[in-house]
Amino acid sequence: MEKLADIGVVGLAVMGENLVLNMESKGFRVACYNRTVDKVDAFLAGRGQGKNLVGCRSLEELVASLEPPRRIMFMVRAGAAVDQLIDSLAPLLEPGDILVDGGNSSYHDTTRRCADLEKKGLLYVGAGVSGGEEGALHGPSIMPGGNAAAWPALQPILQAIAAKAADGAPCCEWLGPDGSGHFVKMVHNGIEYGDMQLICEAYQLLSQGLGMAAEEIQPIFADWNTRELDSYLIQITADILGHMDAETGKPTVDLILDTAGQKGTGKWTSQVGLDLGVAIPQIAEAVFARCLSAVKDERVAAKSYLLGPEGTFGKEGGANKGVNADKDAASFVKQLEKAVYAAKICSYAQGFQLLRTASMEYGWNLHFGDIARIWREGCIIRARFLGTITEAYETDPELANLMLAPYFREVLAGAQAAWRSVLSTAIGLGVPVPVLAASLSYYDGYRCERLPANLLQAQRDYFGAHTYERIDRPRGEFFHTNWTGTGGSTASSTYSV
Ligand code: NBP
Repeated sequence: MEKLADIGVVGLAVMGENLVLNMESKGFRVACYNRTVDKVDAFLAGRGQGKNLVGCRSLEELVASLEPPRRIMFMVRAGAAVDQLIDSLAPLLEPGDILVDGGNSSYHDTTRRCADLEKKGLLYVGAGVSGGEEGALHGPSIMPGGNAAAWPALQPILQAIAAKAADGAPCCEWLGPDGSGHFVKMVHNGIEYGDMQLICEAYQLLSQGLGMAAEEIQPIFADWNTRELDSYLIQITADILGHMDAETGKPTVDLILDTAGQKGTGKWTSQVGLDLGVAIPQIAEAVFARCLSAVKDERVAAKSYLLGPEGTFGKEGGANKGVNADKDAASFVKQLEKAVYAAKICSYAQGFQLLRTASMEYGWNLHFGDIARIWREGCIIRARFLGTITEAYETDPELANLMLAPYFREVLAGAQAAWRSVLSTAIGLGVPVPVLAASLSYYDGYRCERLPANLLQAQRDYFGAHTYERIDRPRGEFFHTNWTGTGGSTASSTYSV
């Protein structure tokens, strides 16, 4: 009889197919199934030819081909497809069998599925996979969480196929219960939105603001990639800017329509930030920037009606007239590098604040050092400075905010002048930089001892008797003022949502 397979993969689209090949290359025998079964045949006759794979034409065949306890990983579209698969597979499985959802599922769904399947004796895991096609084949970052009893059986496979950091550690670690793995993957994607938009804003400042061509901007990003900003996204940006369209000979980036798509994980992260009351303005602004990019026709029409500053870099008009008069492009590029790095630190600080609050809210006991460690390689946000974030959380797992770690505190202090000057230039030139601007406001807001929320509370109390606390009384005591002399003394009940 043929040897049973070590793991099954359902879904042979771009991610599934490459993960199967990755698993096989690490010595595992992999059973594969796809809803449209012709794709199984096509895969086995194509990239899967001659490999240690078992092609399955039904879920029954898939289950029968696996070594118990069975390990089955889904790489299918998130949402209803996952529930349909679970409903079809669960009756075919035995207690102790393991289902892993490697797609971008909502963490709420994963929490629900973990609980439902536990009642049936099945072990469910939500494991976000990042790294795209290339990562899936050569080593992604994998973020598993769910029923911990599944981990001993999954660890040898998932850690074998995961990317390895420079110190040899696999970019896959058990993260926690319920949907915590998918939550971490969602925040990863939110941070990815912020990083991408930040890079795009730097590009726009150089192209629209300084009038530089793609060929001139390309070496700037390539140079940044040799220092603190060294990261996958900066590296691919340099590659993209150097790419020429075969047909026209022009930079390909210049020929691409400026409307961005999105598949929802940035939106989810922003929604969760609002739900949990955590300030993640850079991630939210990055999502809104995509929304604004999508209304291309409106923007084109508005150009004739909505006025902006006139002038060019060094010769701005309006209130910022002459603000860069003594500045040259080379020194601006140096300042921009510092501003982008400072903004990136703030963005990750916000992402980790969200993880921290969710960990407390849901009792997940997340280890932030582990999360930074498994993002060092394999994933889209991989970057040199994730090693520094790992060290910061290993030194102080209780860090109240990443910005407060000694190294980051120093970088932010050192970037001050450049960061503020770059923003002033952007405003003077009328170049939109929502994420860069949000980063400095977050920094200034977080370090502000007295925010204007005193006035805000007064306004709320004025029109809605929402009450306020006083600086000269203990916290938790609430007061209402009859501001006009004509209102009553009845206060609204005090609660926060
Ligand atoms: P897609 O997200 O395009 O999904 C296509 C796969 O889902 C096909 O195998 C399709 O089968 C299967 N499927 C669908 Br659609 N409905 C199904 C159902 N009701 N039952 C069973 N199978 C069903 O593929 P992908 O881009 O490879 O992504 C897979 C997962 O990984 C997604 O959750 C995605 O968000 C996530 N992810 C993607 C990337 C990336 O770079 N693409 C990166 C990281 C994570 P069919 O062939 O019969 O239609």
